[in-house]
Amino acid sequence: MSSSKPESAAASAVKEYRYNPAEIEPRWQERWAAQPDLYATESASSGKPKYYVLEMLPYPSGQLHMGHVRNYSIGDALARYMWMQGHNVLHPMGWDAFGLPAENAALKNNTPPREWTLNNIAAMKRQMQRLGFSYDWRNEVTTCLPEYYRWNQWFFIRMFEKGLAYRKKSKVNWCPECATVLANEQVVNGRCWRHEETVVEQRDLEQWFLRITSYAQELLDDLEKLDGWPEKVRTMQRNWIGRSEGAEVEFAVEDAATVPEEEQSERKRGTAVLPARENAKTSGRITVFTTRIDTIFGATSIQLAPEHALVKEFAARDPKLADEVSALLEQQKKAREAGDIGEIEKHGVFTGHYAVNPFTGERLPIWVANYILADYGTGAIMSVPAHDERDYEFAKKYGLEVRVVILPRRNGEAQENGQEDAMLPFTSEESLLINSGEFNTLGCREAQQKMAAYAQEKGFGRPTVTFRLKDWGVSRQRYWGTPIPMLYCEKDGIVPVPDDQLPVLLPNNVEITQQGGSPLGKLAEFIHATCPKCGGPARRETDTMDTFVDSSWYFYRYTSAKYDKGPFDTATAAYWFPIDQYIGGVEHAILHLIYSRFWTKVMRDLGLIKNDEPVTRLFTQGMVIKNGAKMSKSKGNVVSPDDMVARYGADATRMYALFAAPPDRDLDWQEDGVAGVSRFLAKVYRFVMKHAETARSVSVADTNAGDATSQALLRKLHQTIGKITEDFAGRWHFNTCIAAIMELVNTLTAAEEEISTGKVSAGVVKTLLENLVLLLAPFAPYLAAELWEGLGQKQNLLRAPWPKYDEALAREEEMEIPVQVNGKLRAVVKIAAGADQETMREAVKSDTKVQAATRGKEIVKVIVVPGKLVNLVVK
Ligand code: ANZ
Ligand code: ZN
Repeated sequence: MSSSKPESAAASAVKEYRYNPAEIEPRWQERWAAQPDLYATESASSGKPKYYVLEMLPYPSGQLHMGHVRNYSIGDALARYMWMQGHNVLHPMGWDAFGLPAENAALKNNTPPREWTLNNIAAMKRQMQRLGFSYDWRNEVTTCLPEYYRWNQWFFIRMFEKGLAYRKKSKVNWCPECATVLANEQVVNGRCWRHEETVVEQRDLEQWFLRITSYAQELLDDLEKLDGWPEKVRTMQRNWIGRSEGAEVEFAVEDAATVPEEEQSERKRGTAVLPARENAKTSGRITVFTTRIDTIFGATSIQLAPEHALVKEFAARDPKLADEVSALLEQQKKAREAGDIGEIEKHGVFTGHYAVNPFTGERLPIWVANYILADYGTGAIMSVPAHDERDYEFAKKYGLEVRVVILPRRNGEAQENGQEDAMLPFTSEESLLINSGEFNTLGCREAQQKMAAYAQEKGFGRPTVTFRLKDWGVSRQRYWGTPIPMLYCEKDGIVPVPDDQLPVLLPNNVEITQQGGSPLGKLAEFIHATCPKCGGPARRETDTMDTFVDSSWYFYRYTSAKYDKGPFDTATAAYWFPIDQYIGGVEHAILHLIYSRFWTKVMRDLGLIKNDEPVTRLFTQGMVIKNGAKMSKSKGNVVSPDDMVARYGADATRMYALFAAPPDRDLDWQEDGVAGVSRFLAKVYRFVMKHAETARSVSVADTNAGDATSQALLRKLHQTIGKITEDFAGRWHFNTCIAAIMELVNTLTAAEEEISTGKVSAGVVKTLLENLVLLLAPFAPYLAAELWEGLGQKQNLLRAPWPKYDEALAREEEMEIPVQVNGKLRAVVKIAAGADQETMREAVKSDTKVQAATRGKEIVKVIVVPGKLVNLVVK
């Protein structure tokens, strides 16, 4: 894009049309602010199709960053487009306002979290308004206000009543920096999601959990329905939920006291499988979890997690074992903290005990190993070194037996591959069982089903489904969050706060401390309560809720943000839900987007809504980077939206955010690019304003102009309309949409002579200019509003109908091109006027007459005379 050309004779006239966003934008902002209904939704009875477009709500840190600007520019373009397409649009905004940074700020500069947060919200709201985003602020939702969080508490109690909220002592992730518990989802490679440097510790604490696992299967199944979601997000969720089918099998533990003399020496080493023994006395059992019950005849040991209950029992009687087990535990702890528990260097110790394989009666040595996790499956496995890599590694190290029980099937028969040590493929259907008694010759899949059923029939096992997904730990020992509405009574135990006493208000004057548990725990007047059941004294819960609770249902609240008889008005929510389009960062693919799907299902089961899923279409935008790195304070490469707006205007900043890259890709911020977009807008401004008088001089727009220039201009216009309309339908390549508008403007300015001299009729000029402005409206709303008015339009641009694409007008004129083969005329081919050489060549080669004339011959040369003739030289 070039800047203004050397000044011509018309210089003085051109000067009048200097684009000045610093003047235009605040003026329109003020006018818009004076119209509270501008972005209002209409009632369902409007008969218009509804469209709920939503961008993820920000955390009010105090400053918008470019990632926000990009996110909201995408959503805003879509909302404006949908309004112009005649939809009833809900386009709300709010604040994810609870969370730790407010407490940290309080510690640092002594501002109470509430004040800090509300000030930040005010500042960011100003920024959003300056950027011209089309939010209906009357639906604003601020999660740290009691009118919102009281419903978190209400939901919590409903879940408690249904057994979906419960308390248990468990190992939790503890971030020493946050001084609070983290959900599994908030631990990234063993570190805190907020503190890349901080190793997350494990602690035992009484915690509140939400039973998300009871929806695990549905959360998984319904991913199939979400075909409007990016496949990568669905895959991430699928993996996170991690369903695996398997079986539990019980191995009886042999009573060591009853073992015959002759076995004693063998037993010391614990490396061999001992044969079945009639009437072996057993006491207790070990339940193993396996996804490969088909390999059970190849099991050569049992491996227990160091924390397994039986290990504790064994160790209690065996101090040497106890020491060795603590060492294994220590190794696990280290590996977990280093974030690579999956890659732990394997160590183990034999317990001196044996367990009976229920399929064979053989006795397998029981070991304790550091690669077995206590909190997965049953914390106990059967080890099959021939078919499991980790077991293999362990067996080699300690000299345990390796037994092959599965072979690849070739020509329907087992093929010995000779190397009993080699790892064999076991997932393939092309496999069959050997050395497995009555199950020999079955394929793996079939054997898994039959053997699990057999175990169940015999009463020593069962098929199982396990999920990687764990219940959601929602307790936080922090101040700035929703108080968990529970009481502890000596007599009645855990008692929920009665509904009519909600909200449990978060006290204001609390001393924020980093250490020593929840700040609420130090407030006597908060803790002391009365038991609603017995009227006796009760202690109030001092934990607050994970802030992901807030964002799990906020978008329902937008549909009736002032409603006070429930979390939202169910009829209004039923009209708006599901969300038609949700837009946000892919970093929320798991946490927020699984929690909110769970919440929706719970609300459905509470009878509040009808939809099973909150979001029909999801779009995840790319990151904004600068000099190769994600924009962030720590990298010092942050570009401030305020600076950009001050220098180039909101329109240029927003339009650049859409123009510089396809929305799903990373965007490398280049200030030159913003300047370029700003120059383009200046060019549009000058052009439209200069010819506005002509457009205004006629009352009807004309699309039937006869002359070639008008036709060419209308064609370009409709090609642009066609492209942008199609893009809005799903592809969203706003970068190429904007490039198309730029091309259109180039075509228009190239014909300026014809337009100025009246060769192009005023009616056509009107059509061209009005449509150009309509096309710009979703991307540069301030300039579009200004030009719309400049064209004499009184109607609110947002409700002006989106241009209708006219295919006939868009169609390229065709020309007839004679095609010669070796100089002889063989065909006449129709080709779009203005086609380039490559297009002409392709069109000619695919013509059937030409193909007939060249069949069996080799085309050695294609001579193209653009717009005139094609000659093929053949041999
Ligand atoms: C025998 C076996 C044979 C196994 C074989 C695998 C292959 P997924 O698919 O991830 O669910 N396992 C079970 N509980 C474990 C624990 N607490 N710690 C470590 N490993 C554990 O993995 C299930 C498999 O992981 C189970 O199936 C078990 O090993 C192991 F050829 O049992 B398998
Ligand atoms: Zn009581």
